[in-house]
Amino acid sequence: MRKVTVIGAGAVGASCAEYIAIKNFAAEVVLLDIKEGFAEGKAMDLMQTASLNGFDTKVTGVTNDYSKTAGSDVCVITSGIARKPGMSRDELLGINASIVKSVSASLVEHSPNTIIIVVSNPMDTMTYLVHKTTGLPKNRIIGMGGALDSARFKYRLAEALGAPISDVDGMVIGGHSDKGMVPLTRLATRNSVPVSEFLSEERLNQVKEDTKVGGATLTKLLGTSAWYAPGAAVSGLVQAIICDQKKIYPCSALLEGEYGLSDLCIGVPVVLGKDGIEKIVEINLNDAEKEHLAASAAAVKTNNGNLEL
Ligand code: 2OP
Repeated sequence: MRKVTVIGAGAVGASCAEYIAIKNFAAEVVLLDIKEGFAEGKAMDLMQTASLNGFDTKVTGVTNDYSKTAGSDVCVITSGIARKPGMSRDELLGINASIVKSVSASLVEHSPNTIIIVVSNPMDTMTYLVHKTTGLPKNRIIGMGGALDSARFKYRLAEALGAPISDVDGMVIGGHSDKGMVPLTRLATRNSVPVSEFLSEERLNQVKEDTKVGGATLTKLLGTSAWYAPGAAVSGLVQAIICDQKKIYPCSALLEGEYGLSDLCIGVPVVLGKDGIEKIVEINLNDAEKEHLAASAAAVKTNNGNLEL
């Protein structure tokens, strides 16, 4: 369980490869892009940090040659266009669906036993598309959104608390969209103490809203989508699988009745290990949380309806 492929050598894919390399848990990372020489250059530049960052991971870049991805234990799909300021992730569906469809088919052709992690947006719908086009077992298709949104949630909570992020825990479930995220403030803690002991409902609502537009806030500042936190978030999921960590992450998973939802992929807590999604964890939600999750699911299903399957 040591080979990882990252499709897309853009900012997110390259960041993901960099974090995987530095964490040193995989023997080999293959970075693939369609742009001639681009992945090769990124991989070479990254390998020239090996002595500086102290890792032995072997990162190689390839231009559109899927044979070099053969036998990958985990494949990360970051390819597609990123949103520009003012755009929603949903607006990327048309272009990114055809890219993700073709990429996932090529990956499975060379790595039939792989676990796929989808990052491309609109991520929940792209994850559903990979289910529909590859037919891989549902435990082997994972969407990365909640891990990123939860990291932004913890950032905002720590800011509001004036606490170190290492003291803060929290989870975001629901769709990976500006309106669909469900930050679980009720369950968030500062060193095991509920954050409601420290922050007013009004301040917690502001934390929720800031979390939900975390991506859009950065896109406005950067002129394109973020990459450090997305790359770091997906590298954590890869590590949980490769190292069989049995960690719980909020991931976009195909639901078949869990949370009263079916036939869609949306962010819920799952146990990640060597078999990918090893368990979907059904936590008790209060009525308001259930309502937000149901509304989020309805929006994801509307997006799914725009797919040409
Ligand atoms: C984000 O929220 C790219 O969707 C990703 O930054």
